[in-house]
Amino acid sequence: MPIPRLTDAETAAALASLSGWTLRADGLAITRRFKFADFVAAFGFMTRVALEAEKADHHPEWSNVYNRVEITLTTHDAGGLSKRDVALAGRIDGLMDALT
Ligand code: H2B
Repeated sequence: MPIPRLTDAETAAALASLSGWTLRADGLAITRRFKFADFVAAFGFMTRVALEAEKADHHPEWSNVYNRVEITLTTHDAGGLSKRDVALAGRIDGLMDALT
């Protein structure tokens, strides 16, 4: 079943409800950068995010360099942003809040 893409208004509301996420230049994804004390902390966070992503059956595009993690969320089945990205971003924010 196709997943609807967010409207511009829904995207703006979603960004306002999240912490630190920005819209990618093409408007089809949101990204957030995270910094940790060291690699173990960064990878521990990624492990938590991976478990959330698997539970939601919605998976991030991401990269890790030592203590930094950059996460991009987009919905492949929608060809852009959907409520699934907003939901996962919110859970990632919650994980980050719990660690700080
Ligand atoms: N993750 C993301 N980011 N977008 C998707 O469209 C997507 C996904 N689809 N994870 C899911 C898996 C789909 O391929 C499976 C079959 O449910």
